[in-house]
Amino acid sequence: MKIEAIILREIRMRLKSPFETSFGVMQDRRIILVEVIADGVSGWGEVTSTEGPFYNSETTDTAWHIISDFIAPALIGKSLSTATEFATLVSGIRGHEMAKAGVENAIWDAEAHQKGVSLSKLLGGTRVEIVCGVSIGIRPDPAALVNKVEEEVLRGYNRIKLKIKPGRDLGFVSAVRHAFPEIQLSVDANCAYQLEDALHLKKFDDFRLLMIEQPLQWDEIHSHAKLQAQLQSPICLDECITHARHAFTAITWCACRVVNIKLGRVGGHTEARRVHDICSTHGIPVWCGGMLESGIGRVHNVAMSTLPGFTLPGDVSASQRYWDEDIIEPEVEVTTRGTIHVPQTPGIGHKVRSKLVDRLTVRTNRWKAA
Ligand code: OSB
Ligand code: MG
Repeated sequence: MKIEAIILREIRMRLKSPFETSFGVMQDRRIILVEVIADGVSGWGEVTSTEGPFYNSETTDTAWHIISDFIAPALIGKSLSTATEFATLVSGIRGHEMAKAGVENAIWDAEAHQKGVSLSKLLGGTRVEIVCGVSIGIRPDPAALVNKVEEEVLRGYNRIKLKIKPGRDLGFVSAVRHAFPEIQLSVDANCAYQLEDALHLKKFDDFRLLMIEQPLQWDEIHSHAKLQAQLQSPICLDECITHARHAFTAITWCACRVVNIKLGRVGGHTEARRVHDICSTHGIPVWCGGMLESGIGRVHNVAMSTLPGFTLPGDVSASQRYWDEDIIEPEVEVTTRGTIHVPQTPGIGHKVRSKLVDRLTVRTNRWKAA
């Protein structure tokens, strides 16, 4: 695969409603799309950074800078035999996993198109249908949250995840658990607590949660091990796991019993698969996290979720939950049983709506092989 051209676009998209987490509110998204043309075939990827450095250290602007000034110049004109070789090419760049993932995943899509196979097949996926959950942002009061949960349960989603933060936690989760005694329920703190809050966090054991996601600091695996030893609820790590070596550390220290895999956070499909493999070897279930992606990022998540170790419902839900109009066709649709059928056509299996993308684009950068 000779990388003949790279096109970077920043698009603006407004979420249907604001999404509140412990680190802030998101609504107006600034999303970077990466198009890679290899041997005349186009592949698409999405950079899943947020607008500000509050989920991890990356932002839309840092990713634009790193791709424009370091990744694209290193990649243009190169020949790769498979997308897995990309990571070695950029291994000198420290961090910036989301910037790398946007580019790497575009190469995976191009490779799948060239081989005439679905991205899921190319990755080694085995499922043709994946099970979906939803992530629900922080609400003003427990009653409003219960209403929202009811709406999503009626749509058929198989697991409900509630965003929490200090002051918006026990009463909210308790109200939902009482209204829905049987649902698969989890919470996500996005790093809002400290190890000193262990006794408070232990109260969540009453709610029979599937997991508590990332309660403590984003760079603290060891504190999670100390906390897990005090809790019945399984801890799931999100922010802490930026590569397979961290997954190995977390598992061997018993810092978590579940891992959330996000393509952007770990640097792309190749590393995501390594995290998956390490977790599988150690009997740790994984699921695919979301970053409020446009359709392009979303369908990469669908493909990754088909690997055998993804045994828990992911935060991979319908385009219509997020956007009035998604940039792919068909849009991602969820069945009444809360599942997504995995496309079997080549690549990501959805067409990019290029006219709509053009309309949403606010800046572009291009590289062409000499
Ligand atoms: O921690 O999983 C998270 C969104 C933005 C940043 C971090 C997270 C999230 C979500 C949304 O939970 C998941 C989705 O895309 O629906
Ligand atoms: Mg999370």
